[in-house]
Amino acid sequence: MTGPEPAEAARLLAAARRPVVFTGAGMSAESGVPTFRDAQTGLWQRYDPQELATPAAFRADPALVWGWYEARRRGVRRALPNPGHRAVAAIQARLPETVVITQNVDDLHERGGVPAPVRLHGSLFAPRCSACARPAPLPSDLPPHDELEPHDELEPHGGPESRGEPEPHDGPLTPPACAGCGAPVRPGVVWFGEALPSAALDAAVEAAAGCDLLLTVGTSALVHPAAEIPLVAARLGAPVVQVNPVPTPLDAICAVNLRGPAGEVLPALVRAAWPDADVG
Ligand code: BV8
Ligand code: ZN
Repeated sequence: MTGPEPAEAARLLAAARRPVVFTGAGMSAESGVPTFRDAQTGLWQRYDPQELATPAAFRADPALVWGWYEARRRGVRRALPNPGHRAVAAIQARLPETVVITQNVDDLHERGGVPAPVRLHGSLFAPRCSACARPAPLPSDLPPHDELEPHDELEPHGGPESRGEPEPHDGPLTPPACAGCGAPVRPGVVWFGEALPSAALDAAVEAAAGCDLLLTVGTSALVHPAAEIPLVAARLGAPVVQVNPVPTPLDAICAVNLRGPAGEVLPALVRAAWPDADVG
């Protein structure tokens, strides 16, 4: 990355004490996890994610929606954190007051070294009953992490399905029944039209309001109320630095726009801010 921007971003990071790192799907793109903007593959290309990710879609066809989330969960299980995830962990290791806020439902921040990100939109690994909300066990049809054929990190949208080969079970899947009340189990994510978990949203707004730098990484900032988090920080005078290969609605509020992939830009930023930092 050339120009004054990287140096200015590094200066802001080195001067920060309470940064917020706010991430979207672009954070996991280099790990082979498709973003929401990316075309769906296989059977799912017939569906608009924003339609599938709704209570109405689950009511209408629970097997279709559960099958979609299980396919995404399998994809994430084969994915590996990328250098961007590790750079975020390096920032938090250096500045313990760092708060990582994510819209992503994958577990790559945790596997990349950030133990407890603030999850605004839930997780693929926290199924619960759609009626009584009783937590449900994860289906055990997947071998443990280390037996899975890992995504090759550099093979975006990696894995067999990206080569168009249908996954062993890439289709509708009847959701398990709740052990308590027998109702269908649903994925532990926030669907469109559903409220965000209030504890997570409150923690995110509080962190953004109290931060001295907000790094927004790999988000198109189109989904609300998450997209308002960087605005809270800017409104209260904190500099905002954006990492995204393309412009977004956040450009105007950013002190620095770093146009590039998170897996390359973030490690370089951390090294520029702290030359002795171990970014893995
Ligand atoms: C609610 C979980 C009400 C599920 C998700 C105000 C204005 C307009 C609309 C609304 C509004 N308020 C509410 C709405 C409605 C709606 C909404 O925002 N609609 C949008 C689409 C217009 N919001 C809701 O429905 C929310 N709920 O409002 O409830 C309510 C309130 C009280 C009581 C009852 C009800 C709930 C929204 C949450 C939905 N769930 N996810 C699942 O994953 O299946 S949202 C989901 O989509 C993701 O979590 C994420 O938030 C969003 C996708 O956005 P991004 O992560 O930014 O990803 P995207 O693909 O768009 O972009 C990727 C970016 O990365 C791109 O810019 C690209 O250039 C960049 N990139 C690519 N590669 C890289 C990269 N960057 C860096 N490095 C790379 N290598
Ligand atoms: Zn139940």
